Amino acid sequence: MKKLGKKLMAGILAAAIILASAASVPVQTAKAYTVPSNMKWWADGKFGMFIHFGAYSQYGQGEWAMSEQEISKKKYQTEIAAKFNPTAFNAGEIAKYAKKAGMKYVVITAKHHEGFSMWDTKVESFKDYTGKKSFSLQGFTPFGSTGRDVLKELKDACNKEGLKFGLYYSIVDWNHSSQTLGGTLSSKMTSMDARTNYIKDMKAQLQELVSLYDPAVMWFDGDWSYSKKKPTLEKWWTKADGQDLYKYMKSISPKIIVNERVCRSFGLGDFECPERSIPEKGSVPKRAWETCQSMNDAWGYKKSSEKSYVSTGSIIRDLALVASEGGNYLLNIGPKGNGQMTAGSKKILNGVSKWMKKNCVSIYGVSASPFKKDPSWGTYTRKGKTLYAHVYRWPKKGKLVMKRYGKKKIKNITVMGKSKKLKYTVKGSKVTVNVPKNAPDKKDTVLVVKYR
Ligand code: H79
Repeated sequence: MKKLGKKLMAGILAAAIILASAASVPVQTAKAYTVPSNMKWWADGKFGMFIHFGAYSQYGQGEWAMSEQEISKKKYQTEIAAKFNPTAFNAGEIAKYAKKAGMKYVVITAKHHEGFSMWDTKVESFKDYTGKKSFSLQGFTPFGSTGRDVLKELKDACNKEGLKFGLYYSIVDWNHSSQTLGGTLSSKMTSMDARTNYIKDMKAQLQELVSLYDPAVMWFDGDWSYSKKKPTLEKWWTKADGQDLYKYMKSISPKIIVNERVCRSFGLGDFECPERSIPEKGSVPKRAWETCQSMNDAWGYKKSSEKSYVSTGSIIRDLALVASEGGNYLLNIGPKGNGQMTAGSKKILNGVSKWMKKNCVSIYGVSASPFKKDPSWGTYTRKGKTLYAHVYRWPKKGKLVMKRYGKKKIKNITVMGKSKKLKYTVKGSKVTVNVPKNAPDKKDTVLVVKYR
């Protein structure tokens, strides 16, 4: 009895120490999680292109305009969607930009919240407000007469460049007759029967998309009006619907990768998707995840934001940071209504290309940083016994201090792409590297630290 008591005390003490240290020190970042074999290309690839393209691109006020500006269905359809005519859409150019930037996959909006189908859907109920025309790129716009299929064009261009192809699909649908656009970004079902029929038709559309384009990723969104158990007209989506949708996708396409937004926050789907945010080291999801990010304050083309893109450097550093935490990065472009890529997005992609050309080995197939905390100057990624030190803030005095990787011995340290071996000293767990006076790459210089 006494012995047991002692053990128990020791256990409690140990637990208390662990708890106390957990409170003060960030916990180990992204433990290596394993992914199923169908996700390996995705997890290793790390970097993809998101494309927001739809009738909203024509309006040029972001993809939420219909909800934000309370535009009626009729007005949205006749004054915006009916003018959408993306004759300058150039899938080959987009795929080339993605490939050059080092991206491994592309995810384009097949249907966003506005309910406009970017393909020639045959599912009856996705009609315009008169109930006569299909509310789709082919059925509703002047572009229809070209006989073109932009999703197919992009899929083919991706195949040509060796990129995987994925589709985005919004569960909420502001134009479908089953729903009325209620509060901000959310819709209300007109009846429970309408709900049942809409879900049936949504599945029919997804079947169409799988048959036509065989997407490698299905990226759901617009799932936020959910109730945990019984659906209501306002909260008409449920966790059970999300589980069912996930199962359905796998049944029609066994290898497909599906995000958590079949119904978010229940741990469903194959990966989590922090939107516009990168988890803090220490609170990284314990499973596959992908941060999606846009280059300005909108996803769909927004004229007024064309002059306020973030910097190329911040995109590169975010990509490295995400990789250092074991995540993926999905970077968005929002082409104009005529289909052209914006100058701002091209500029950033060109900058990323330049950096990736030299540094991509520090991104592809890497594991998370072995350290619990990031150094003041940047972050690390790791491949086997090689650490890649991503230095964002270059030291002023030509000396960079880094942490030793366990008790391992260093083989050599170089600047990525250079053969010159840098001098360094090791003292305990501290490695001091003599680095060039000026940063070789102001955006993110990668030092390759090889351990034995
Ligand atoms: O497609 C892009 C955006 O249009 C879409 N996701 C990216 C990838 C997106 N739509 N809405 N949002 C992102 C913001 C969501 C805001 C929310 Fe809410 C806050 C959802 C739940 C809380 C307010 C209340 C809006 C809906 C309910």
